[in-house]
Amino acid sequence: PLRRRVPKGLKPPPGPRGLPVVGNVLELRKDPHLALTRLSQKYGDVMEVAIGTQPVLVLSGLDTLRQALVRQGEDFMGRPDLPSFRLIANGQSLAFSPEAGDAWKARRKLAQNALKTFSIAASPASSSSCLLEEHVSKEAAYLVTKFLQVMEEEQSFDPCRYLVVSVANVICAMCFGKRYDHNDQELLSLVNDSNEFGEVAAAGNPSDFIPLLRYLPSRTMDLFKDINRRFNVFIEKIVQEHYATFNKEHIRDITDSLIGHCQERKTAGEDTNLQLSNQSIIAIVNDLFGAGFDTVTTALSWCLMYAASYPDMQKRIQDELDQTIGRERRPRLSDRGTLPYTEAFILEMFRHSSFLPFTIPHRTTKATALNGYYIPKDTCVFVNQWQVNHDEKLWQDPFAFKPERFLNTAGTEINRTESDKVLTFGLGRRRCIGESIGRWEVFLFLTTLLQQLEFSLAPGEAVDLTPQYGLTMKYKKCERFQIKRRLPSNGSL
Ligand code: HEM
Ligand code: HJJ
Repeated sequence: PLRRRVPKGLKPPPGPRGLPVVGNVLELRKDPHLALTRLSQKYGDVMEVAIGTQPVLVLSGLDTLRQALVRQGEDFMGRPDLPSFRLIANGQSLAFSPEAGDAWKARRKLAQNALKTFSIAASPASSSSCLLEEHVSKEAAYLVTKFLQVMEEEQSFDPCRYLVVSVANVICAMCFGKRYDHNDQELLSLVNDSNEFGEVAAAGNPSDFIPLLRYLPSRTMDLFKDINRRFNVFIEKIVQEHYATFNKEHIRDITDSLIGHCQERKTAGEDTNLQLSNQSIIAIVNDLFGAGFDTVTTALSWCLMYAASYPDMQKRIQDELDQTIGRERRPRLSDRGTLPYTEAFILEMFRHSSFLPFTIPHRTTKATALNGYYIPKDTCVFVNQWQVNHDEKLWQDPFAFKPERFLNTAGTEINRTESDKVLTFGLGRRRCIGESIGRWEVFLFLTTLLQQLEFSLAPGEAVDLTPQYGLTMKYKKCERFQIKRRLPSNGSL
């Protein structure tokens, strides 16, 4: 690495020696979350690796992450200006663009408010407690009938193909007030290439750091550009439709609410104090839609895989559902506090899969120090969530899938000290703005499916549970799922 000036009393972060030109990129080529966890055991919570010729700070350890992202939050809140991030939402993404000043803060606030209004805010007009509950209940009930129908036709199938449309429909309802059929080609063409999106947008994509690689032909990069183009076209069209029918007295969905903000600023002549362009406000729905379908679909696909792989745990969730909800009515969001084992299973899914191994990369906004190490301004920072969730210092037997680890001995309550150690939504200024929506959605989809269906895997060779590295990690496509409608419980016999 380059020799840099380090202030007195501070040291440069330690790290592995890299090769000239490529740095440590060969060590990170496969499963960077595992490679960087292994390196952190040798070099510590604050280490520096080189990707190409660029230094990257890699942070591990829950206490170190809390110090950096929460207590020194301002210093670590930036995003690096990476070539692949410029291709997302025309470079105007809330999550991936390098801006982190007042304009960005105002946009994040807009996004948070709009999301809340159309999801978890109390909904006086509907029979459900909130719009999110209404949308998820409806989509999950439909998914149950869809699974039964497909099972009858195919005898075994890949649930993700249908799950992704149902989950996308929930965020579509909130963002656009629209619902799509399970065979809608326009929607399928947006949601079916999320692996390629995640492969390019993931932390440590070599072509973001080594310019030469960007000149080589790459099918994945072509697909990535194409996904982003399709996303922009799709959203552009919906936004035009909304503008044409917009009525400020009747805000129908998140898109309307954002259009309302554009118009408010125009009439108030406020353009001068905060330079928010209409385009940058509208681009917010790009992120909400993308994040809203990909993360929750991935979480639920892991839930179903663990449930099918561990039938005794699936049975225990179903017993808990039978005892507290029964079969006569659908699960509701308000049931969440009464189903500790189900809650523990979901927590263990987040921890064990760690399907979001790194957060989106961060950047230091000024020169700073962490654990006695000097970190220059504009350093790219990787946050290793996978390491925290598998840290032997924090977890007993971290590689075993054990929901009980989150329960008290009586099995009646979640142990909050344990659950607070699971790192899935990031921390601090950049933490996820969809966390409550994500958790509620996973809970309500999973309980509605398991109340009525039993999931299993067709007998044969063992399925491969290894996560494939990416922004969101998935297991290898599996078409061996089978379902049965659950038999009536003893209670109703
Ligand atoms: C950011 C996780 C669901 C919207 C993030 C980050 C993580 C994350 C790890 C990056 C934090 C960082 O860079 O430090 C998850 C998980 C989800 C989920 C595990 C579901 C289980 C959602 C949903 C939405 C959403 C449903 C919106 C509808 C966002 C946005 C950002 C973000 C806009 C960017 C925040 C920023 O850069 O300031 N999420 N997320 N997420 N998430 Fe989520
Ligand atoms: C997407 C999958 C996309 C965007 C954004 C604009 C906001 C996953 C983590 C946090 C969520 C961060 C956000 C992701 C939005 C996707 C995602 C896809 C197109 C997009 C750490 O992600 O297939 O297409 O356009």
